[in-house]
Amino acid sequence: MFLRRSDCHPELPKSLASCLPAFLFLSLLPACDAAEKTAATASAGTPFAGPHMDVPFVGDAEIRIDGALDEPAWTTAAKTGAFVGARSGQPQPGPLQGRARVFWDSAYLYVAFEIDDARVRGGFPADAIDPHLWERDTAEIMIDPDGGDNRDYYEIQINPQALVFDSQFDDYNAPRGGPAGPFGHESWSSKAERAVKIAGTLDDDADRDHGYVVEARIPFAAFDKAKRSPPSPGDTWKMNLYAMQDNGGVAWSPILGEGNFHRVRYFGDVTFVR
Ligand SMILES: [Ca+2]
Ligand SMILES: [Ca+2]
Ligand SMILES: [Ca+2]
Repeated sequence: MFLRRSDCHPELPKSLASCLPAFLFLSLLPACDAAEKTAATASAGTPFAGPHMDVPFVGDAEIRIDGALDEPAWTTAAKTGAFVGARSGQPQPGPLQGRARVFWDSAYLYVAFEIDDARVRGGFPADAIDPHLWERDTAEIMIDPDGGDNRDYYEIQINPQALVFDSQFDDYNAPRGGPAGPFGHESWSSKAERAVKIAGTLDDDADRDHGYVVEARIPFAAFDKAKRSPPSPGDTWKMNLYAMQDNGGVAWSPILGEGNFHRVRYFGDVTFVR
């Protein structure tokens, strides 16, 4: 989303830049300058090579969506390892960390996150539809099924309350959906079944939490603009996975300071195998 700290001022429209409080705008500059250097280094060298996962097919996966990853399929799932700084690409040992697991069956994409977070926060109304979860704590999935052209891609966020923000985009950051966007087509629904287990206490800053686990089952039928969904074995989709808090976070594949979390060419490659 647009005011994430990972966004850089070159992409900030003048209208938005001018409405930001001066102190906030100035506070973004040093970090963004550093991020630009990182991006320049990346673009001057070899093309960005993101991470790759071979995601296994699990026939007749019997998964109870309850936030406990105790089914055998989660053991055989593809695993990301520890996320890296979303902007820097460097190891980021804490205090926010995350890992994800992915597998598929004939009708569903399964994604789980294990997120370390010392202060687990929700704070949204229990019936909120598409709330701005990235402003507090959330897991986030970005998916571009076709060729990584940054067109017809999807965003799904699930927070510790198991609330969802999900949206579909026609093109990079489009439709913006308002000056604080990009929000995309928020009417799109992933129809994600999901459950969250919190190790700690939600919205209680008096103690120290361990984090939370997100378990999700997303129907391939939801990706209605994909050329082929469910995918065929051997198909590769662009995908990124984030653990977020306060508009920033850690990622499976770093965006290296270029643009925001919607830059598909910085996503990883997910190949569906069976
Ligand atoms: Ca389960
Ligand atoms: Ca947190
Ligand atoms: Ca939605």
